Amino acid sequence: MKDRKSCKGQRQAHAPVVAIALGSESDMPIMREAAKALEELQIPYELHIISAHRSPQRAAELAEEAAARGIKVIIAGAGGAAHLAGAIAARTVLPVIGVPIKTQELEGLDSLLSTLQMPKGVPVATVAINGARNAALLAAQMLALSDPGLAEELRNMRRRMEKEIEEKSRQLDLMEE
Ligand code: RP5
Repeated sequence: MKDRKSCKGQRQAHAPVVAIALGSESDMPIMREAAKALEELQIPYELHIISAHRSPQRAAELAEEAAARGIKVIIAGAGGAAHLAGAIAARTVLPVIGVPIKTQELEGLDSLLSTLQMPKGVPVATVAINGARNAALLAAQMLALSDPGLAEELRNMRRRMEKEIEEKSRQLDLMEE
């Protein structure tokens, strides 16, 4: 694969372990959230604009070459007849996480169903419409199975979320007093 963009995070010296594919540049505002989450966790990633129907050969190459390059998880975001994640999953046994991108025409229900409803035999783990951050966190949880440090970072992230909720609830209590 050429023209891929790599993580600018602190573990840049390490080879990417997550590949993010987006069906179009127009998916970037959503898929950027996946990249941001990986950067927060210092997980090296690579980013590709690849369309299952406009550039099918590149999609096939990404899927077939990813494992040999050290990629462990692929995240694919696409909208409309969103077959990118499924087309990639068909060509690799790496876990593939699909992000259905919201569309103007059908509010993303088209993307959701075409990413989610894979016939049996070739799974795509599908997150919510525009759920790019969760896709990255799920990828991180997969990687954390063999990386105790990353597992601890994920637990810390959950603790911070819990504290934020508690703090917001406290502020609400103060306003009501
Ligand atoms: C899909 O078509 C892309 O994933 C994008 O969500 C949608 C629209 O693409 P553009 O027409 O904006 O390039 O392939």
